[in-house]
Parts: sequence; structure tokens; C-alpha cells
Amino acid sequence: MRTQVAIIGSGPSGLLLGQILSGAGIANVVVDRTRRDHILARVRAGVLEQGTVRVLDQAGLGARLHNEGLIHDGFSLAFDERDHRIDLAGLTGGKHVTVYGQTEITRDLLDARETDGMLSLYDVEDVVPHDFDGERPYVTLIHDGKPLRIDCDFIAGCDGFHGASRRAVPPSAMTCYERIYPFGWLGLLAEVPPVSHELIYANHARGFALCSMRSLSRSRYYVQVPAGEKVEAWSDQRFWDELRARLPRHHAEKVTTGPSFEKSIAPLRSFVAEPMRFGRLFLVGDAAHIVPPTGAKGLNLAVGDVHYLSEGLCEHYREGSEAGLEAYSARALSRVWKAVRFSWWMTTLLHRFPEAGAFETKIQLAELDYLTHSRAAASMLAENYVGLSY
Ligand code: FAS
Ligand code: PHB
Repeated sequence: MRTQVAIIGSGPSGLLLGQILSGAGIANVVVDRTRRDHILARVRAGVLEQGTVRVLDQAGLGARLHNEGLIHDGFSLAFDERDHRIDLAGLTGGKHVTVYGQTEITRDLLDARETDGMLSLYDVEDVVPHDFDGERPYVTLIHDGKPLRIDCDFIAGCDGFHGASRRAVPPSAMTCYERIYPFGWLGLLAEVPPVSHELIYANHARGFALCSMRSLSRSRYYVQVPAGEKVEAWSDQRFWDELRARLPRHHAEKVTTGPSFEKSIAPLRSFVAEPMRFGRLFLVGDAAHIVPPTGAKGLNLAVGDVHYLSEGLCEHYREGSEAGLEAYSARALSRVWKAVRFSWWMTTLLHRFPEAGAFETKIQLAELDYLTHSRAAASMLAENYVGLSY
């Protein structure tokens, strides 16, 4: 088989890249080791930056997003039995974020790809990118029990943190930076109205909690749990009790509980692989970087990478220019590191670290006090949360 761009991974990075390339008349094939239903069963990101919405709009995927997405122009920081609203719009000249689940974006992308009749191969095995340091890269894999080779001009490694693409790069050619946090997020999804019309990020002596949503009838909640915690140890009742224990009383009393239909634990880490380009192989999204979800940046960074890479590929095929491809890694990493910093900062601000003492807790509370009483400090938070420009 031959195509112009072989895309490994059918998550948001791979599907959005495929959608933009198809729209530009650039042939591409998407391969994934799982199936559509598995991909849609993953509950992940919930908050979209305006830049992300713009890229999705330009790719023709804005209809349901604008119809069902919730515009949020603020969120609350809760600590010391109080909560303080961060006025995103007022602090950023009118910018906001949109609450629309990653699952819905993935569904829109999968539907669009099927409608356009673009080729995706699922349930594949043993995907290996080859000869990407030469002029004729190719990908080998097993599909329906038979070996398959995809010859291509470029390979996009959109296969997430545990994928095959980054593993195919010689370790000597790459530098990795990592911070693993001593806790994870236990997330719950329930068909109950959210406790507030905006998100609440809570710093509490018992640990971090986050009140989010997917719609006005579907809530998404998280509580910080120790690293290595097992989801089986958490009944719904235990979750609801712990969530309410970490919120200011006036919110805790208003939490509507109900049966969970998704409950899972995500480990938290910061990770960056540099560079993000190796000849004709480009790493995109979680394949190249991971952030703790505290700053709601993971999915938004993936979209930024896709924006830069698709620009470069379109320039290559349309104008014969290599400028965009040459600039991809540096452009993407500049934005990635600022989001890695912000996500690390929000995580250290809001979570209780097992090794922290009374001094560290006083520093956290002093920073929260400063953030909620200084326009300059709150502006930094707001500017990063709504998303830095591309
Ligand atoms: P993805 O991991 O989404 O997709 C990679 C795809 O590649 C998958 O479909 C996988 O099956 C496939 N693949 C992997 N290895 C392969 C191989 N060898 N061969 C073929 N295919 C292969 N971000 C936020 O902003 N907010 C959040 O709350 C949040 N919560 C998260 C919770 C969890 C548990 C995880 C893991 C991530 C979370 N994220 C969150 C980040 C998440 O949203 C990612 O940023 C986003 O999924 C990135 O998309 P992709 O780069 O497409 O990677
Ligand atoms: C979510 O709704 O899943 C969500 C929202 C904000 C975050 C992280 C996750 O910072």
C-alpha cells in the first residue's frame, strides 16, 4: 500500500491531522491498535482553549461543538472554606474556554473520517515505523493476521505516551525530561447536574478535588489519590463522601450524587521528548509530551502540534517548501514547555504532596491568597488557562 502520510494513532492527534490533510487533498492512512468503541470509551479531557476551537472549526468540525459545548468565562479556586472566582474574560480581554468532552471531539472526528471514506485500519498489531531517516520511510504492521507494508513520504507518530513511534527513535537521538507525581486522579462520571455552573479547583488538607462537567446534566469529578491506588478500593459512596469533604461547605451541601458510569484513575506525570522530529517521522501530542491534567492542557497541546505539522505538510506539498517542517519541532516545543510549566505550577499549587510539611502548606496558601487578591497574579493564571497564542 502507498500513501503520502502514514498516521499511527487514531486519537485526537491522529484523527485531526488526518482530517486537515484530507481537506487539503493530501492522502493519508490512520492505523490504531485498538477499535473505535475502545477509543470512544476513554473519558479524558474536558476543557478546550479558543485556539483549539478555531482549529476544529477550520477543519469543519465545529457544528456539534458550538451547539453542545458550554462557554466558560471563569472558574473558582476553593481553599480555607472559601472560594474565589478567576474572571477569565475580565482578565484576558474577553477570552473564554469551552467545556466539550474529548470523547465528543473524537466521535466527531471518527464520523467525519468515515463520511469522507478515508482509510483507517483498527485492531492492528506490531506497528513499526522504518527508514524515517531516509527518503523512503514505511510502516509495517499486522492487519487481520496478515503482514502489511505502508510506503509513504512522511510518518506522523500520534500514538500516545505508550506508542511505538517514540520507541522507534534511537535513544541517542532524543532527550527526555520527566517528573512523576506521587499521586493520581480518581475520576468519576455521573448523570447528575454539576454542583456549580463553572469548574471548581479545590486545595484541601485531605487533597485536591476538581468539580467539572460534560453538560448541564452530566458531571465529571476528580479527587487526588495516592500513586498506586486501585479504583476497586473506591465505592461510589466513598467517592462522594471524599469529594464533599474537600469542598467548602456551601458547595458540599449542594453536590447531587448518583451512580457512576465511569470511574478510573489516571497517573500524573510531566514528560517531554526533544526534538519532536526525526527525519521524516514527526511526534505529535502525547507521543511527545504529557502534562498533569490540572491545567487542562494535554488535548490542547496535541491540537497545537497538529496545527503546526499540518501547516508544514501543506506547504511541502503545495509549494515545495520545507520551512514549516523544519520549524515544526522548535515551534511546538516552545509552546509545549510553557504549558508544561503552567501544568506543573497548577499541580504544585493545588495538590497536597505526601512529603510536604507545614512550611510548604503555608507557601501554597500564601500563593492562593496572592492569586485571589492580585490582578497581576490572576492575569498570569488566566492568560495561561485560556491558552497562549499559536
Ligand atoms: P491518545 O493517547 O489519545 O491516542 C493515541 C492513540 O494511539 C490511541 O488510540 C492508541 O490506541 C493508539 N496507539 C498507541 N500505541 C499504538 C501502537 N503501537 N500502534 C498503533 N496505535 C497505537 N488532557 C486534558 O486536557 N484534560 C484531562 O482531564 C485529561 N485526562 C486524561 C486522562 C488519562 C487517563 C490520559 C491517559 C490522558 C488525559 N489527558 C487529559 C490527556 C489526553 O486528553 C491527551 O492529551 C490526548 O488524548 C492526546 O491525544 P493523542 O496525542 O491523540 O494521544
Ligand atoms: C475535565 O473536565 O475532565 C477536566 C477539566 C479541567 C481540568 C482537567 C480535567 O483541568
